[in-house]
Parts: sequence; C-alpha cells; structure tokens
Amino acid sequence: MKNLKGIFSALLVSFNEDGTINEKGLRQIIRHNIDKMKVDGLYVGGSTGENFMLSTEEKKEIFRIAKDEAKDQIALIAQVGSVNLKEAVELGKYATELGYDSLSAVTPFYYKFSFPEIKNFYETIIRETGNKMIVYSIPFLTGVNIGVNQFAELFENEKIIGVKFTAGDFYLLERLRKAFPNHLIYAGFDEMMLPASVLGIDGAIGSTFNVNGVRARQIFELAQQGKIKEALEIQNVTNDLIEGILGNGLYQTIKGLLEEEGVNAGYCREPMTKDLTPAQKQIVKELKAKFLS
Ligand code: NGF
Repeated sequence: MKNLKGIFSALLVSFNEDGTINEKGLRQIIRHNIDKMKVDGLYVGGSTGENFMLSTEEKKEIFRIAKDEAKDQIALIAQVGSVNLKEAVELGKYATELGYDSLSAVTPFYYKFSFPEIKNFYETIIRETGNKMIVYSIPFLTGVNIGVNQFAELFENEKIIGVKFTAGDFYLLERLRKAFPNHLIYAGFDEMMLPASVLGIDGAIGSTFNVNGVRARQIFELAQQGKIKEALEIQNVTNDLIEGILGNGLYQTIKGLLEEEGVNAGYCREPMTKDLTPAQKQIVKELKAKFLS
C-alpha cells in the first residue's frame, strides 16, 4: 500500500474553449506535478478539478487519464463525492478498479442531511467499493460541520482512514489530532498550512501546489523539524502569491501560471468564467516573475 502522507496537489483539469476535456493538457498538468512540483500524490476530482460541474462520464475519463499518466509513480486519491449517492458509488467502483489508493468523498450537500444520513452515505460507498475512504470536510462550501464526536462515530468504520480538513477552525483541528492520532488529517487551506502543520497534520491537499508545491513541502517539513521561523518566512512568500491568485480568480490564475510554465492548462468550465481578461493575464505575468522564476 502506498504511503498516503505528504503533499498532494488537488489536480486542475485542462478544458478546451468549448468545455470538453483537453486530455493532452491534463496529462501535462499531471507531469508537471510529478516531475517539477515533486508531489507525493494527487487528489483527483476535487473542487479544483471543477468536478461538480462535470458529467459522470467526464469524471470517469479524468480518473482514467490521471491513473494512466501517473501509473504507480505517486499516490492517487479519487474524490467521488456527489449529492447523488448512486453516482458516488459508480465512481468509487470505477476508481477502485483503476487502482486508486483511496477514495475521498465530500459530505453530501445542498439538502440539510442529518448525521445518520451522512454516515450512511459513507458506509454505502465503502460497502459497495471495498476501498478506503477519506472524509472531505469543507464546511464553508457545504454548510456541513462535523464535530469530534461525529468523527469518532465515522472512524468506527476502519475503512474511514482520515479527513481532508478544509477549514480554519484550529481548535477543532487540535481536538481531532489529539483524539485520533492514528487517522490521517490533511490540511485543505494552503494559506494556513503552517499552523495546521504545527498541530501535527499528516499532509496537505491544495490547489496552489500545482504551481507552488515545492514551497508547500518546505513549509510542511520545516514545521515538522520545529523550524517555525524558517517555515513562516516561506509561508509569508506563499501567502503573498496566494493573495495574488485569490484576488485575480483562483483556478483561472493557477491555470494562467501553469501556461506561463509551458503547461497547456487550458480554460475553466462554464458557468465559471472560462478565461482571464488581458488585465488579469498581465497580473499572472507579474505573479510568475515574482514568485515562480
Ligand atoms: O479550492 C478550494 C475550495 N480549496 C482548495 C482545496 O482545499 C480544494 C485550497 O487549496 C481541494 O483540495 C479540492 O477539493 O480540489 C484552496 O484553493 C487554497 O487554499 C486557496 O484558498 O474553494
């Protein structure tokens, strides 16, 4: 079994202008992550993959291409969560057959599902696929907050091996770390990686690692060595970059930066704005010159 700890890029997907998947570009993004960013793994089918705007067949296609390109070079986690449980199971079976190291699923959203319903959602995917599961908790987008006692209930299922914690609640993170020393906890906000690392996370999953993966690893490893001042200096530079990215359009700007690196990262998928304006493209050039040269 692959080591699931470390730095995971939340994989971006290259789209053509008409919204179809650009396979060549997607393969280039994967290679860039493996060869240049030296990530430990990829989180495929997450928010960063614009997943919730795609059809089931498109999601499968992305899982297939990512596995075919990465082979066994790095660990692969497939995000299969969907408000449609049947789709989540179908995707989970597909990714498991492809050989993904673990599944992950966002907490079901939109309707106000009860905790027993959420628990049943995870247990159904696990039962049907036989694979491991990492809970994807992102309360600011889903409105679903899971507390320590509820995590304890979920973790009673030995196939639920961890949580992708995309939140700024460091009290909850500290409580989770203390209560579940043997479960995997991944930080989900790249700009908060240092405080999360100090609290003892096992890894991080982030969109900006597609272009800033080397600095992310430095922050993580320096914090593990107790070199907090040095780690903070790198987090400061990282956050200057992230501030620039967030202010210019998150996924479009990361794709623009990849284009500047010679990777055909393509367009975003509508209803997201497909492309950057000329003024935004100029900002991408400035970010590239300042942070990626
Ligand atoms: O993009 C979002 C949510 N969050 C990502 C990451 O948690 C998402 C984070 O890297 C992810 O892993 C996935 O599912 O694809 C942020 O983009 C970053 O910290 C900037 O705020 O909007």
